Amino acid sequence: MSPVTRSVALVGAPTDIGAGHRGSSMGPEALRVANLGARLARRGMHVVDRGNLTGPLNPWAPPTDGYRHLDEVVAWNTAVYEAVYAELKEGNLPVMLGGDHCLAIGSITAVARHCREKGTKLRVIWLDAHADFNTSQITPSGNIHGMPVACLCGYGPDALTGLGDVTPATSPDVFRQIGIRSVDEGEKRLVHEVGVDIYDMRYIDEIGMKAAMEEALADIDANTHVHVSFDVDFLDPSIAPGVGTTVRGGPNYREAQLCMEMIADTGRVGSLDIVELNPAFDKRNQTARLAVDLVESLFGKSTLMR
Ligand SMILES: [Mn+2]
Repeated sequence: MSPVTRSVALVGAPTDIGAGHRGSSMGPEALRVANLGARLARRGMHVVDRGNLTGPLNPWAPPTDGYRHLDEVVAWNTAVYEAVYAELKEGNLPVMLGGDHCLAIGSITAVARHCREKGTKLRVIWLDAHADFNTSQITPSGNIHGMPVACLCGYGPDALTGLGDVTPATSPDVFRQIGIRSVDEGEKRLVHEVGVDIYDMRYIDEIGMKAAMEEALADIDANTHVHVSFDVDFLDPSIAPGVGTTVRGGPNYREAQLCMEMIADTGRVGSLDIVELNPAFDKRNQTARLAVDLVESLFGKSTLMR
């Protein structure tokens, strides 16, 4: 248990601007309805809810030059970048409530800048069914929620790769991707080429979640800032139907809990995204409630006393 009370700042980004389905714009409110703030407060954290950022409406237009809604995606990510950076600067732990996963470009660009300024090492734990390493040349859809990791590593349009103080914001070696089970053909080649460290479901099935997480968390030390980017489609759709892009064969409840608890055990979690929760596909907010449960574990709630 942390000896100091940490201030957690909830920052809502209600948009589905980068997604292939409408509805993740309702994610922030569904997480609030599932009591995210009160549950974190119960963990002994001081929680402030900053409300929602604002940005352009979703025009639901076809892609242009391999990107859908690029201008709007830039506007939303600029807002997220500024808000998350401001929270880190104040010493708060930002929790970005998406919204779709394109918003991680803004949040992680802010976290990367913060780490450079503090001289800390950045580690991003990317929990997702997808590698999110598409580019305009290889994307089948143009949806930018499939591109955030590529953009953060410098593969993307200037307006997104250069959102922060340096370009690119970060590099492939900071990422550890967990739960991956759906990667497009061109994307597969690219992640191999740049060397993203991927713990896919085949690997997790073979060695188990515990061993996989031990590897993924191995070189985290006292000078590491851990950012968790939690795409709710990481979870198996049988327990988490409330997402736009379900992929069978994800972590079950126990595996997901263990994953979160092991990240919590590092004691280094400094920022979080909760993204792709889509209430339009959910059943009685069960996926939001599950996400809140897991986030509680990420912040130190463990099943048994140790
Ligand atoms: Mn994602």
